[in-house]
Order: sequence, then structure tokens, then C-alpha cells
Amino acid sequence: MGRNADYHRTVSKQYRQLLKQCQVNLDHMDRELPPSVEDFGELLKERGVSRREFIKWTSLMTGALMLPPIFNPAVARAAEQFSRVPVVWLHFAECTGCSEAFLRTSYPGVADILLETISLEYHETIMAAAGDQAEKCLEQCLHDFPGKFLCVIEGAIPLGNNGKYMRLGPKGKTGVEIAKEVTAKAAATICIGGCSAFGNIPAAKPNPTDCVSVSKAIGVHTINIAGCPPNPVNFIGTILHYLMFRDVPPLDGLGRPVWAYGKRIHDYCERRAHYDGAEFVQQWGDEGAKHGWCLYKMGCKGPYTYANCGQVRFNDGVSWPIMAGHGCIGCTEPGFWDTMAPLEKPIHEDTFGGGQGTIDTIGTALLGVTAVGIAAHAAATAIRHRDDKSETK
Ligand code: FSX
Ligand code: SF4
Ligand code: F3S
Repeated sequence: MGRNADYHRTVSKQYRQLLKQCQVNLDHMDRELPPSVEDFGELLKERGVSRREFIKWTSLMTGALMLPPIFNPAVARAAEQFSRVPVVWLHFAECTGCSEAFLRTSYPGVADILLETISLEYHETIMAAAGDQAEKCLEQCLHDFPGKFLCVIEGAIPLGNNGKYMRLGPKGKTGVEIAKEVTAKAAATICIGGCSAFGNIPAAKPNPTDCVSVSKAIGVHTINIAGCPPNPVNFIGTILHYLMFRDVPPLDGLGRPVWAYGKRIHDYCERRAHYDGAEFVQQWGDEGAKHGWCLYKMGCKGPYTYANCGQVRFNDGVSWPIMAGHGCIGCTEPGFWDTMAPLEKPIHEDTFGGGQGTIDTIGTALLGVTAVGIAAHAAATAIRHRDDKSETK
């Protein structure tokens, strides 16, 4: 009992210290970041988001980031700074579904307002500028915010034919050239979606253009917001973390933030009791489907997939694939298009060394792999501190 109380005292002291550091960091960010174009409070009001809803959102976000409620005000302050972080958003080989998922929404929630006001210095799909003018915007940003902007990359990079499958802009630079040039000056590089993070669909077999992930193409450490498309909450949370701690959140061995990708879908699935009770949907539209039974036999890859989809859901918490009635296709895992196929049939028993009976051992084994990765990744860093000597001036 006494030992328990001591433990709790130590933990809450550590959290209080962390919070103090967080406030120092947010003050620092306040001085460093360019001024905001719009008043965030006014914007929330304009969009009909009440103070109460905003507080509710900050506490949900704090919880999602695995922080205790004393961090709510810090998360709120970071949200106010969110739109001041300069962002360069690059597009390589992909379907643009990630941008679509982030920018098209019918819900005027806090998350959407943040994404709408994000300071996109450069974004090939939605910027008004084109050609030389667009290139100037990029050059200007690299010049104005060296070591201070975040580089967000959507899409894999084709290496085949010396990178020439992808040429961009008026000078016809290759994807590899642009990625090298921009990431070298960024504070950190965030890969949005499985394509930039792992190669994913453009790198699926037979991969004629030799597409690879950003980290493989140019050898930089990236923060991988996995998913096809990823959940905007995981992107927003990562930037809030960056603002509060001036650092990236702890990453797993695949570069994914542990707070968002540290748990297996199967272990937090609302249909799990049916799996345990051997109640399976056997055919689309059958009685089991109507009763919301487990989708394992319809090819659900939740047992092999790490993500928080079931907890944070999509579209402002409305739903997620398994809730909507389809199995998880494993979209947050590397090479899912090849490794998780066929998507609507259980994975071949040999792939992970066993069938349904060994699913729980698979989870433990995969977790082992990611845990080793966490330690390995801790040695490297995906971020360049502003006062770091390696900062590009
Ligand atoms: Fe890939 Fe994103 Fe899937 Fe598409 O750009 S992660 S194919 S949703 O759009 O990169
Ligand atoms: Fe949920 Fe899929 Fe696991 Fe079934 S197999 S419990 S549907 S994650
Ligand atoms: Fe992707 Fe599976 Fe989540 S398909 S969106 S990881 S439920």
C-alpha cells in the first residue's frame, strides 16, 4: 500500500515536471513561430464550436496522446499554435487520398478547423500558384524558415530509371531531388500515409517504377503516420506533441508514433467477444453480419495490424472500417497490399506461421518486433532541434 502511494507520488511529480517543461516549450514556440493569420478563438466561434466542445476535444486529444488530464490546458495552447507552424506538403507517387481525407470534411469540428488553417506554405494539389510561381513559394519557404518548417510527404518515391518516372515543377526535378532538397532544411519530416512511409500501393508487386519509402529513397528518419489514408487525429496529435515537447513522440521500429500505433486492432475491437466466442460472419449479409459478429473469416486483418482506429475512429469519431461492417485490411502495416492479400479472405496460414488458433501468439511476436524497434529508434532522431548545431542556417 505504502509502496503504491510512493509510486503514485513519484509519477505525479514527474508529470508535473513534464508539464512545467511543456509550458516552457510552448512559450518558446510562441516567440519563435510566425504570427497567426487568424484568431483561433474567433474562428471556433464563427464555425459554431462552443468553448465546451473545444474543452471536450482537448481532453479527448490529451487522452489519445496518453497524457493525464493536467495536460488539457497545454494541449489547448498547442492547438492555438497549430496553424502557425509552417508546413511544406510534397506529393509524390500516390492517389492523393491522404490530402482528400484531411481536407474534405462535412463536420466543422476542431480537428477540421485545425487542418483547414494549417499554414501550408506549399501544397501542390491545393495551392493557387502554378509553375514558376509555385516553385518560388517553395524557395521562399526554405529561405524564410530554414530548420523551422515541417516537411510533410505524401506518396512513395520512384527510384527506377534514375528517378525519372517522377519529374515535378518547371525545372523538371525528380522526386528524389526535391525530397532531398526540402527535407535537408526541415525541422522534421512527417510521412503521411503508407505510400511515403513504406512504399505501399505504388510499391506493390511488380513495382515497375521501383517505388520506395521516403526513408529508403533518401536515407532520412521520418515520422510515419501510417494508414491508407491515415487518421487525421494521428497527424494532428503528432504536431501537438511537437509543439508541447519540441520533439517527436516516441516511435516504434517502423517510425510510427507509439501513442497512435502501439496497440493491435484485434485487442481493442468491439467485435472481439464474438471472436472469443467463435461467432463469425461466414458470408456478406448473413445473420452473423446482421448481429455484428467477428469478421475474421471474411478476411479481417485486425490480428496483424497496429493502429488506434477502433478508439479514435474516423470522421469525428463517427465510425471505422470494422464498425462499418468490413474487416480491417491492415492498411497501417508495411506492404499491406501484398502481405495482407487476399483482403477478403483469412491470410494464408503459412504467412505468419499459423492460423486462427495462433492469432494471439502472433500479436505477442509482432509486439516484440516493434518493441525492439522502439529501442533502436530512440538512438536515432527524426527531428532537428532549432538550436541544434546541425540546423541548416
Ligand atoms: Fe497512399 Fe496517400 Fe493510400 Fe492514397 O497520398 S496511403 S494510396 S490513401 O493517398 O499516399
Ligand atoms: Fe475484430 Fe477483426 Fe479481431 Fe474479429 S478478427 S475481433 S473483427 S479485429
Ligand atoms: Fe486501416 Fe484497418 Fe484501421 S484497414 S483504417 S488499419 S481498421
